[in-house]
Amino acid sequence: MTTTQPAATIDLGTVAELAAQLRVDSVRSSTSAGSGHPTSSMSAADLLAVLITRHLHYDWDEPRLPVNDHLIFSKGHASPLLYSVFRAVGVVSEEELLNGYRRFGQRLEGHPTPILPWVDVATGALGQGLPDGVGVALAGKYLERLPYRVWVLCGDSELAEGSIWEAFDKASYYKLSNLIVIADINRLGQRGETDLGWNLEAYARRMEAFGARVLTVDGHDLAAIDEAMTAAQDTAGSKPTVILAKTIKGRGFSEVENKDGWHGKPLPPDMASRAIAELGGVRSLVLRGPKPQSAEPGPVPGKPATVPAQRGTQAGPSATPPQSRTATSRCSSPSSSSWPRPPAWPCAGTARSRPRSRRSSPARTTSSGWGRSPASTCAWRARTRAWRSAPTARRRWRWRTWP
Ligand SMILES: Cc1ncc(C[n+]2csc(CCOP(=O)(O)OP(=O)(O)O)c2C)c(N)n1
Ligand SMILES: [Mg+2]
Repeated sequence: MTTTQPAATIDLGTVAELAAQLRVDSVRSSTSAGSGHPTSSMSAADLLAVLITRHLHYDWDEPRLPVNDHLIFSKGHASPLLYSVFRAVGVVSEEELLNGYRRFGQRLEGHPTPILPWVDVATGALGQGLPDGVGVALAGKYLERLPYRVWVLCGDSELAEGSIWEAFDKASYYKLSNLIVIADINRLGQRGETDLGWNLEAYARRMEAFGARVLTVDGHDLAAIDEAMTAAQDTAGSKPTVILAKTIKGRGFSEVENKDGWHGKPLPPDMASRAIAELGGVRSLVLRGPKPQSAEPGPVPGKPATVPAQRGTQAGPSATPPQSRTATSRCSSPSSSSWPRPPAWPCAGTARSRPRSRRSSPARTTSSGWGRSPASTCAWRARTRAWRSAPTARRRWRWRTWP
């Protein structure tokens, strides 16, 4: 089993230095390219510094290791931060970061893609990375049954995407306690303040209503982040976790901190020099956090204990697994009525009453009574995406071990 190693090896003073390095490198890479999102990277630098040094169980030399944790930047535009992380763990050189970022034909694209061996899924279209993460977490819990965790970084403006809430819905229904969402609440989106600004209580209420466990932290307090990340790894629970972090966009450089108008803009060279000076200069730390321990697939988890209410029925514990509900042919589930089985794809409803002209499109259900609901397509889409992005060998392995 992968063990949780709270606050073991790298001290928080060193983590603070690393966070400064991540900010400096985010500024340097985007300024060198003349494009990119340094301020979006700077708000999440402390979160990532704590994560990669103390909590992400990952063997950077073996990115295909099945027991590795997964790190998904749903806010893929913060690629300067992700690539600065790659430099900090020693898999990308300083030369590549400064001369390859956002350059034509190079692999450090403006938004991360699986061309890079440490990237699971391409992100950048806001609202996609979390559903992808749900797919990976579903695979981890129900198919591979391995103890890895899936860490997903989301922006706050991104939380306005409906797919984010579909993802939360499915994550809690399938009890994905192996999913940890880091929400970077820096108040600002692309153009001005988000609807909820720094109203963290409102975010927390919404997330809890969708079945998540929420841990609210100051996203620049390393000790608080560390504590929350330790608590988040208690996968014995049955809920996905959100680390709801209050942050400051552009944190670390006073000329842009918390200021509107700096989204998606590289600092001009003179400002970049001042930023690097304010952040304490260029550093070249190479640090790695805990590696995962080898693991065998665990026992098949029990079915979700609560089946949501359907029209004309009551919510509550059910003796039958959820896929015993009527399934459409598009989502054929295994016919056996007891677990073990792959997770249930909630294909409630039937195409019976759908107009013929719409039968080729994804089915929908809910109050109108036909087909599969938009929300229920979320897990299916995420799972499909996760499989598509997985290397072929691993995909085959998954099929072979389908329980
Ligand atoms: C679906 C989609 N719509 C719009 C964009 C353009 N876009 C890129 S970043 C961004 C704002 C993101 O703000 P937030 O989620 O708050 O992240 P931050 O940069 O503040 O960390 C927008 C609208 C996009 N990438 N994807
Ligand atoms: Mg924001």
